[in-house]
Amino acid sequence: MATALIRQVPKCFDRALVREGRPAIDVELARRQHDEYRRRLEEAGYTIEVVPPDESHPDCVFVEDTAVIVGSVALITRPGAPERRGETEPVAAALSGFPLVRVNAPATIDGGDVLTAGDTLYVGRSSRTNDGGIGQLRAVASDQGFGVIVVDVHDTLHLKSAVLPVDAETVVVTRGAVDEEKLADFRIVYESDSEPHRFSALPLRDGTVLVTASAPATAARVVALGHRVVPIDVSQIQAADGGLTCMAVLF
Ligand code: CIR
Repeated sequence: MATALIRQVPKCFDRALVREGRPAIDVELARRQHDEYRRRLEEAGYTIEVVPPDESHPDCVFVEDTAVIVGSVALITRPGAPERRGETEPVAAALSGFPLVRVNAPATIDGGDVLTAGDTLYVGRSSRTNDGGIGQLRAVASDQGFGVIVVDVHDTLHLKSAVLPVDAETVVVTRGAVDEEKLADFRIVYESDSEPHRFSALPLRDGTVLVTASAPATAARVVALGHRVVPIDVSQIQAADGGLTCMAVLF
């Protein structure tokens, strides 16, 4: 059985963190888009577990950043943005079926910086994830039989803002955003230059790949690989620097 842990969009979502300026967000539309995302996950066969929203944490819908499943263990992160650190405990409670390992200060790590591919964890060293966080992830990974490859993230929020797996071998990459040399084991497909930073993807267990509707030219490159893509409009999630991976923890 596969589960998707999600968290609803809070009313204060228009105060979400963004890298530049302040987001102009229609919270009601964000909620409808999130409902559609949930529906797609259900359709693909996931059992949905919902953590209620937290009105003191505008970014709480981005549940991926708070927990990483590594083998049989759930690593509860210490998010890089201090404003987000209070998001973790309700997620930890929802994951209490797993042995939990908590990241300790001063280490920081966001789940958006961790990409799992087979028995390798690619971890972004970013403005949110520091060497301490990478070290604590490495300890859990090594216990669980995973290798770790560190990828420097230069020009985007998280590793998975710019490196999106679409199947076990292939990632869609935003040119110039990360240290691509570390991705040598993947087949790389580049995001279309006409729509930079508007592509996100989430491969689902039924074999479809959920893709952002805002990047049709990049999505066409994924179709050309032979994948069945399902576009979804998440404009209001993107307005808060989010994508498709960040709204769920899948296990
Ligand atoms: C933040 O800045 O933390 C949120 N506004 C966006 C987080 C997106 N998370 C992700 O891509 N994993």
